[in-house]
Amino acid sequence: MAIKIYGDPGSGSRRRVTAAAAPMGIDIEIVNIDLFKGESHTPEFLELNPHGLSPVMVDGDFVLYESAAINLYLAEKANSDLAGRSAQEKYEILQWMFWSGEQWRVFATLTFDEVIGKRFIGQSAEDKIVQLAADKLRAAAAVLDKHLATHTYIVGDRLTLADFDIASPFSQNERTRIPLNEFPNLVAWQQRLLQNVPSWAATKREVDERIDGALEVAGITL
Ligand SMILES: N[C@@H](CCC(=O)N[C@@H](CS)C(=O)NCC(=O)O)C(=O)O
Repeated sequence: MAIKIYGDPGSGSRRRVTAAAAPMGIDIEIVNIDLFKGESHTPEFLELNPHGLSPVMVDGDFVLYESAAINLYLAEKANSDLAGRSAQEKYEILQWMFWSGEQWRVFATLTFDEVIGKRFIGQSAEDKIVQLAADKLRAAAAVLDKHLATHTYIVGDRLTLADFDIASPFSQNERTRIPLNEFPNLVAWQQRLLQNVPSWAATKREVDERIDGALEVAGITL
């Protein structure tokens, strides 16, 4: 039975899983849910993830949410080196994944919710929140940019799960305009991922089409 991934094609978190599954060589079946219709808050979906968030993975009777955890599970299942070739490398990848969740993506998500999410419910962004998130992202990006001046990828100079986690904010960056383009090594690394990882390029097109389409239908100009 195929491993199912529930999520919306416009979601940067689903993108992290679907883009990583391809180079891991693991078969997944994508089950589309429409976040704009609140489909992650139906009683059936809340059985899978009571937080009402996607993606969710279902492998037989095993249910898992949080995309970083899903990616680690898939990597172990596929025996993929995207989660590390040695114990040391594995912990370095985990260091960046934990950092990404707590110091990086959270502020990108906050920006998305303020700048885009609120527009769908007829509200406008709180400037103070957008500014706080931008300051946090800029401080983190300065460190990342320095790291990427001497590294081709985040860990070990080859693609790992850390790259998918940390590249995630670029999914919405053209729309949220978070200040990542100020950092040349960060931009060059993102371009490298788009050029070298076909699934990262394909899922960018998928996210762009979905979100730009939803904005157009709702008559929202950013
Ligand atoms: N940390 C979570 C984030 C999940 C998340 O924020 N998912 C968003 C889409 S990117 C969602 O499902 N939002 C639906 C909602 O807020 O109603 C993960 O990595 O899976």
